[in-house]
Parts: sequence; C-alpha cells; structure tokens
Amino acid sequence: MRLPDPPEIEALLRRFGAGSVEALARLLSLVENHPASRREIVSRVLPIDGQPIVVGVTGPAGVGKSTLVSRLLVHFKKELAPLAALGFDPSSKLSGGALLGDRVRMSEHELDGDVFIRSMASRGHGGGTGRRVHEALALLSAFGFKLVIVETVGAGQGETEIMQNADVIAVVVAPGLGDEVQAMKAGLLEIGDVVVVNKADLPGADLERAVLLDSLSLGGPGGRASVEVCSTIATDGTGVPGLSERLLEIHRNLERDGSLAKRRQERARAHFEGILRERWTELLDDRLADSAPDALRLDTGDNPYDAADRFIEKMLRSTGDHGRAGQD
Ligand SMILES: Nc1nc2c(ncn2[C@@H]2O[C@H](COP(=O)(O)OP(=O)(O)OP(=O)(O)O)[C@@H](O)[C@H]2O)c(=O)[nH]1
Ligand SMILES: [Mg+2]
Repeated sequence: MRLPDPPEIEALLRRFGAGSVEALARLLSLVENHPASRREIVSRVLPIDGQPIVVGVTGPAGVGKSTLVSRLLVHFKKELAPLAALGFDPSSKLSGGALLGDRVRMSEHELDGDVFIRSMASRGHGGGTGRRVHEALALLSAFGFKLVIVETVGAGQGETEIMQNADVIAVVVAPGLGDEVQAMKAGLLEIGDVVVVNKADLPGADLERAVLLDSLSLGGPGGRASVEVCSTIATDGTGVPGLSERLLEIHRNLERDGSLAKRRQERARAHFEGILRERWTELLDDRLADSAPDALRLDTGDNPYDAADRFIEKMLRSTGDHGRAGQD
C-alpha cells in the first residue's frame, strides 16, 4: 500500500468527520494494513462519546453466521440505522474466497446507505477477530453507527477474545456438526449470551436444541445458567425477529445492571494490552537484531533459559537507562 503522508490523513479525517463512507473505508484500510498511520488515525478519533451497540456473532465455520447477520441487519435497521457489520476472514492471506461469499450473501445491503459492510483479515492472530478489531470498532463508533455486528469464526482457541470486543454475544451452531466441531462448541458456549440453533429446517435441529438446553440447564459449560437457546432458519428469516429483539433486550439488561460498562472496560483493556504486546515485540526484535549472536554462549556450556533471562535483564536495564537519559 502506498505510504500516505500526513496531509492525506488530515484530509481523510476531515471527510470522515463530514460523514464520507469512502473516507471511512480508506481509513479502515490504512488502520488494517499500514501500521505507521494507525496510531495517528486511532488517536484522532478517540475518545468517542455515544458508543454503538456491539453485537458479536460467532460459531463454527459454515453454520450460517453471515446469512443470519444479513437478516439481523434488516431487523436492527428499523430502529438503529445507520449500522455496520464487520466480518473477519480466518484465511488471512486470501482476500477473495470466503469474503466474496459474504459479499454475495450480503449484497442486498450493498447499495443501501444505512448499512456498511466490511471484511477484514484476521491474520492468524489467536482467536477469531484479529487485533485490528479494536481499531476498526473505534473508527466505526466515531463515524456514528448506532449498532455494529462483528462476525467471527470461533477458532477453538482464544474464543473469549470476541467477548472483549462485543457487548452481547450470539453463539451460532447448527445440527449435524462433526466431533471436532462439537469439542470446539463446548468452549464457545461459555461465552454466549444467546445460543442460536440455526438451520432449524434440517433434521437433527430439535435434538441439538434439546441437548443444548440439557447441558445449559445443568449449569452448562462455564456455569452460565442464564444462557438462552433460540432456533432460527437464516435462509428464510424464521426466528430472526425474536432473536434480534432478545439481543437488544439483553443489551438493555446488561446496561442496567452495570455489566455492559464492565465488558466495555475489558474491551478497552484488551486494546491497550494488544498495543503493549506489539510494542514490546518490536522492542525485542530491535534488540535481537542488534545482539542475538552474542546472547547465547554454547562454548561455555550456556543454556537457552539462562541466556534468555540474561537477555531480558540486560534489555530492561538498558531500557531504564535509556528512559532516564531521555528525561535529563
Ligand atoms: N438449510 C439451511 N441452510 C442455511 C441456513 N442458514 C444458512 N444456510 C446455508 O449454509 C451455508 C453457509 O452459510 P454462511 O452464512 O456462509 O455460514 P457462515 O457461518 O457465515 O460461514 P463461514 O463464515 O464460512 O464460517 C450457505 O449455503 C447458506 O445458504 C438455514 O437456516 N438452513
Ligand atoms: Mg460467514
């Protein structure tokens, strides 16, 4: 991507402030692909007053998440326009495939000025969303969307990441998932406010629902007794009005009892932590580039653990010296 110079970011932010969707799209691309602009852009839109409702939709591959999101957008739009959907493509290097599928299914909204749809790569970052979800959400919030749906594939590890990114979470499953997916599902169920059995038109849907209700009523995985189970047929919209109302109701309840503020605090903390880890890795990479060849001394019987300890100590010491020198 071509390097933008600061005046270009200025101009984009001005157009963004005036409500240009094109400027929003370009800023999202910069935030995603151009680390050098990221800080400037995100810092300029924070802090944000008037947060959108952030709905997370997650679940195993192919259960009908995108189809459901598309339907949910239609319902949410009645009260909460303008609104946006963010999809995360787990196959980071491919920008066509899965996204194109989403685009086609979501095309009914494409020409609709009230709905903004965007896919981003998750870049193999643990969990389904990619670190950039925070930055993307900051931009979408500042733009003034009233509701944002974030769709992620439950990746089996780090599923809780979406919890830090969404106010309210729907975990989508479907009948007839394989054993491997069943195992992943257990982890996913822990994070849902609502569990949606989609593809309720297929055989096995009733059984799936019964098994879910049973396991959830036993305290369920993670002991979330309050998880609800809904059935939908995303392809024809059955059950979707009820689900959309329920999600908004849960959101209102979370707001009332203070849990929403806590979830948003967690989200902000996760963003901070992501930045910190990234900065730390950069710092480490710099130091390794400088001194890695001397860090491990095999000739003197050194072992890699001791060498790593020494390296860290040295690095912290010199960072401290550097910091103090900077203040003098
Ligand atoms: N029979 C039936 N098929 C459905 C239903 N919902 C979605 N599908 C189909 O399931 C397939 C996958 O749908 P998607 O919406 O792409 O599923 P997804 O979970 O977003 O998939 P990934 O993003 O690739 O994980 C498509 O062929 C849909 O038409 C449903 O309620 N019933
Ligand atoms: Mg999808």
